[in-house]
Amino acid sequence: MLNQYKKVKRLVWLVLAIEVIALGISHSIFRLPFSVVDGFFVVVNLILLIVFMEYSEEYHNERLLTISKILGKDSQEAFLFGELGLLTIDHNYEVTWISELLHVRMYDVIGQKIMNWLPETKLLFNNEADMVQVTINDHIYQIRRKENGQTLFFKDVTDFTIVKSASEDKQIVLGLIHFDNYEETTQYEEEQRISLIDSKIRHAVYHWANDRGVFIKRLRNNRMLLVLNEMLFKQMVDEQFSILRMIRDASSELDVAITLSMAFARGSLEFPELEEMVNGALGLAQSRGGDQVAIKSYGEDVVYMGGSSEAVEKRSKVRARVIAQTLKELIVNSSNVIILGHKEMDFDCFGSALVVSKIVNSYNIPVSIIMHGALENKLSLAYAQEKESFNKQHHFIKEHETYALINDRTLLIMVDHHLASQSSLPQILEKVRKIVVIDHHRRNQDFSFNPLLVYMETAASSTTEMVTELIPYQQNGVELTEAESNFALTGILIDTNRFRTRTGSRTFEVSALLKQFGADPILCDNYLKDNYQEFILKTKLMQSLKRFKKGIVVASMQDDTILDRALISQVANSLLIIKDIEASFVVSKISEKTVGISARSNGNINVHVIMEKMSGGGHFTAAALQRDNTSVEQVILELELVIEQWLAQEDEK
Ligand SMILES: [Mn+2]
Repeated sequence: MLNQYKKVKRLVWLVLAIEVIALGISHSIFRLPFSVVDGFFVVVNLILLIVFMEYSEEYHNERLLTISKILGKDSQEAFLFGELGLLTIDHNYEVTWISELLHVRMYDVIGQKIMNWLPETKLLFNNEADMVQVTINDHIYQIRRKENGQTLFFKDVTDFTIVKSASEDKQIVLGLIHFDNYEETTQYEEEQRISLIDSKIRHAVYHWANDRGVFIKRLRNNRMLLVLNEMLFKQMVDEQFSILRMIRDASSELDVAITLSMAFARGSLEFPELEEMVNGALGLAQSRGGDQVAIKSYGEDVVYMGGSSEAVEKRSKVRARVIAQTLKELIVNSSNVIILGHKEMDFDCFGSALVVSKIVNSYNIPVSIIMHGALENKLSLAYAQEKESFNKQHHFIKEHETYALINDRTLLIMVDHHLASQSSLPQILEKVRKIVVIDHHRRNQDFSFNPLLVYMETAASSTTEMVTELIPYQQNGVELTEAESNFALTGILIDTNRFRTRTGSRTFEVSALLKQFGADPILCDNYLKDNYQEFILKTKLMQSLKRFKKGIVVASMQDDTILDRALISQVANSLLIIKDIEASFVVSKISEKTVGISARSNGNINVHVIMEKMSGGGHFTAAALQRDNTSVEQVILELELVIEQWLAQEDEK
């Protein structure tokens, strides 16, 4: 159409040019009179003008007709086909007109206020969103507002939304189930009893998975693979992994210590990636004591669920023997051994360092204990008393002496902690090739270094208990002095709150062994006695006590007095002596810029879960938190909120 128009225009220009040339020639060369020639041209031009005008009008009419045709009848159908709707409102936000699609779907809304009908559209009018998604009856729409205008565009996205969520629901989730203590439990059992355990526990897991449409396959006697999708996974999350409780109940009925550690990996389409994620997560679930689920979503931190029973004596003596053997081999194959404790070493840390030092010594391998930074107050006082006797038996080194001792065959043993950030001398971890970790704290992070041997038992009361237990398995015979056994026993006393929490039969066995080496409970008790000043501070803390439901109490030092970390954990412990108190939290400043919480439980409330919500860590019965650049008041507010949320969740259960 347009080309035609241009052609005509070009033609007119051409005729005009010819006219000018012809006029010029006729006047200058032939000298013809004006009237004849010019009259002729005027007539021709008039005709041309009329033809052109006619043509233009025709062209114009044709264009108008086409647009009105499209916008009219056809556009209605196009809008219906594309499931697009329009709606206009007046300045009172009342609907004045709706287009065909909305009309066909019988939305009888003319005259209504748009925000009463679709409250979500409010976001469009106060410019908080460019687009909102709403559901009207069975249809899902995206709604957009014409920029600052009074027209709303509706786009039906029902099909798209369904397909999208279906494809998300179908995404693969990989899972692993590990039967904690299965091997140890069935090792010495009669065939008949093993088959009973299998039917009550292993088969229960099969049934549970099959009922939910999950693919399950045995990998080993104590391990199963699960393949499922997001939808099935969400159902499991909704029922809070009921299988954990089922197996726990079945176990206690059979009087065995089998629980489940489960791990799931999701959010990736790559199978090798999912496999790596699920293996890592299972390791974490197990090292936190089992009986829980670790969920690793791609690109996010691991989330834990369950873990509602405190690990009770579910480690085996077989493991202790195997560890003793492995540790011995590592020791005799090294040039020297260095023992590293955590910051502000306490009795458990220092006591276990002494015991490990004695074990290494029995193999005639040079061994040193790093003494860097301050010791915890009471340990520091006790250490001053026994310094001479310890110096005869052990080699203590300062930071500057440490580096000269390190070579390729140096073995470093970390006691009572497992994170570089908690080490009293973290720099050394980068310089040593061979590292062993011995700890009783729950692991919730991957190691930043690569340990050769990890001996972590969350069911153990203390690191001292774990290392003292290794003594009888040493061929050369290890004997502790009275002072060493006193320090070790004091470590156990503190970490168990004097045999109240996390105390198993093996805690008493180890204590009996320490008693044989000459430990004196009265002396240990003396090490732990408060001085007058401490007593006053503790009493002040006690007076601030605030009580919540389910026997939870919070004590705090509101006036910004800086208290020793050990002191606030002692107060948290002592609060549990009160009848009906199930869990205690003590908040106070622990240094000029740090606020700390110490949390304790008698075993019915998982304080670890509560502290974890505030990014703290610990155990079922003992957890803690340190936070920089905040106030006691702020931390208490947050803690109370987390406790209230926890209580609300418990109520729902
Ligand atoms: Mn400890």
